[in-house]
Order: sequence, then structure tokens, then C-alpha cells
Amino acid sequence: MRVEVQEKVLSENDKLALGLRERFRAHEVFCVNLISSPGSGKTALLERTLEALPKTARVAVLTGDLQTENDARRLARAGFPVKQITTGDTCHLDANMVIKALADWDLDAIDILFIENVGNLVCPTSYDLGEHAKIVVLSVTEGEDKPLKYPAIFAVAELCILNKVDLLPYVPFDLRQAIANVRQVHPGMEVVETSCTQARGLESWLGWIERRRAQVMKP
Ligand SMILES: Nc1nc2c(ncn2[C@@H]2O[C@H](COP(=O)(O)OP(=O)(O)OP(=O)(O)O)[C@@H](O)[C@H]2O)c(=O)[nH]1
Ligand SMILES: [Mg+2]
Repeated sequence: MRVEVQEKVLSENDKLALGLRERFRAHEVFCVNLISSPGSGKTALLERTLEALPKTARVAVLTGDLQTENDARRLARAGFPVKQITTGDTCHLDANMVIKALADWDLDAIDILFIENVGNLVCPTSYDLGEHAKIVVLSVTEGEDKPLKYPAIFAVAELCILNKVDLLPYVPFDLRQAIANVRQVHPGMEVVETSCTQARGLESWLGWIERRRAQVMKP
């Protein structure tokens, strides 16, 4: 008799991410991983988010880029803990970078951890950071075909933020087709339309965070 044993071989990153996920669970930290092309508005969305939260909110941000501390500087203005991870020539964050960045933070003092990944619609998709949800940001200047061209991130993300809707009158972007493309790759996927320059759609986004966090924290 032949018995087939199928065992998923965990990569080194997966093992570290499992450890991170366990730490987030133990310290009751809700963690989201924001992924998009460069310039879709990840930092702008986080700026508006931090501004909208009460000063007493226990939130923190890790932000990844190949070079510069620009995003950390922008985000630190809101007064919450922020740390930049500069990856040099690496096109994504990995679990080890997150572990190192968290080393001197007290996770018991954090309820929500936002991780802004390096701007890239491909590489960050396959690196688990121990997050509870990946969120993909697509902006209207990128073209409505991107979910079909880069399906992997749209397939695994729980939520699609469709950003820069204030520019819709000026760019040839078919909003209905874009949403149809998102849902062709990921049936039923929730889409929230935002403008970070006009602070539109933020209530829906903040509502999603609250609902999803409550789900994750349910005993
Ligand atoms: N018109 C408009 N511009 C926006 C919006 N959101 C962001 N921007 C602009 O788009 C540019 C890029 O925004 P960022 O927030 O830096 O984008 P990002 O995704 O963080 O970029 P990287 O970190 O480099 O990947 C900036 O000039 C923003 O001001 C929006 O909703 N509407
Ligand atoms: Mg950014």
C-alpha cells in the first residue's frame, strides 16, 4: 500500500510570519498590510487615517521604501509611533524586517498596526508579514485593467481601496469596469472609493477597519 504524504514546506519567511501572527494574537494587535504600485496613495491614505483617529488611539505605522525617510516624516506629523524600514534594493518587506522594526516597541501599547509595503504591485504579494489582512490600493490614474494584469494581489487582498476618485473627471478611467475587473479576479471583493486629497470615502475605510478588527479580536 502506498501512502502519499503531502506536507507544505514552509519557507523561512512563512515561519517568521507565523511567529509574528502569534505575537499579534497574544498582544491583541490588529495588523494590516497595505500594498500598491508606487504613488497610488498608501501614505496619503494613512495620513488621512491617522488625522481622523482620536489622539488617544493606540495605532502605529511601519512604512517601507527602498530609500528615504520621507513617508515616515509625513506620517509622524500625526503624533503616533512611526518607523521607516529602508530596504536598499529589495522590492518588498519581509517578516524579518518587521520583526527587527518592532524590536523596541511594546506591542501591548498598540491596538492597530498599519504596515505600508514598498510600492510594488507584484513582489510584496508573496511575503506574509503575519498581518490579518492585505489591502490593495489602486488609483484611477493607473488604468482599469490593472486587476487583470496583476491578479495575484487582487486575489489575496481582502479589500480594494480605489483611490484618487477626485481625478475621475480628468482621466479616462472606467470606474464600473475597474470594479468589474477587481471582482472578476476576486468575486465579491469589497471596494472602497476614496479621495485622500478631498478626504472622501474615509468613513467607509475606517468602518471596515473597526469591523474587521472586531472580528479578529472575537474570543
Ligand atoms: N488627486 C489626488 N492625489 C492623491 C491622492 N492620494 C494621493 N495623491 C497624491 O499622489 C502622490 C503619491 O501619493 P503617496 O501617498 O506618496 O503614494 P504612495 O503609494 O505612498 O507612494 P510610494 O510610497 O512611493 O509607493 C502624492 O503626490 C499625493 O499627494 C488622491 O486621492 N487624489
Ligand atoms: Mg508611501
